[in-house]
Amino acid sequence: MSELVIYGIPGSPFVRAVQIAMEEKGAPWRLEPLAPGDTKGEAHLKRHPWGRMPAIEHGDFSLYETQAVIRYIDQVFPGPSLQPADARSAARMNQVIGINDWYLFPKAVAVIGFQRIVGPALLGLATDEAVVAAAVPEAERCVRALDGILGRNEFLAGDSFSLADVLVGPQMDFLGSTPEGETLLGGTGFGAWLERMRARPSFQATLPPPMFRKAA
Ligand SMILES: N[C@@H](CCC(=O)N[C@@H](CS)C(=O)NCC(=O)O)C(=O)O
Repeated sequence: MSELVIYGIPGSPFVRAVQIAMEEKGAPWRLEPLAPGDTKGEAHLKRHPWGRMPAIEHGDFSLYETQAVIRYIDQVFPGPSLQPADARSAARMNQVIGINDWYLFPKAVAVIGFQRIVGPALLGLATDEAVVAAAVPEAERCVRALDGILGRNEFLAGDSFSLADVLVGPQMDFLGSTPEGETLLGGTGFGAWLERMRARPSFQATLPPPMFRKAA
């Protein structure tokens, strides 16, 4: 099976989710690193019409949208299945993927992570404290909802590691690198889940660059 090529900025949580899925499968992958300006450049817009990341190539097959990519990875590569067979656990996994894509990333992680980490570290921008403060209630709602779904289980979809953990893990790792995220996660049982995710070899093998792991 040919190597999967991932286009993206190292440290981006969606890019890392694809790297983690590949590591969990034990399958070969390569990151083609993009610089911040590259995502809206002509070459990348051919891979991804919205100029976002990641985009992947697998032989002659190209794909973007992270949940489609990680579902594809789970289907085509051997190794442990990352999707529960049981209907209710699978529904829970899909619910978490929806929460990630509609609320957690756009309303919380993208806002707080940009203001605290990406803007200062990558673009030389000052943090807008009012924007951070306005996003905190939504971040809190996301953490509480996901904590409720996790309950006393080890993983988000129940008793096995799934695509829900693959997708939300890097988002929460990134959010947890900001003071607001650290406080929110520390106040719930979800903080212990993040520590379990951070200890997995797939997370260790895909650590973001140091500047993505420390807020300004
Ligand atoms: N729905 C997309 C979202 C991807 C996304 O927004 N990625 C962020 C990085 S984590 C991005 O491309 N940001 C760069 C930009 O908006 O220019 C997916 O699931 O892949």
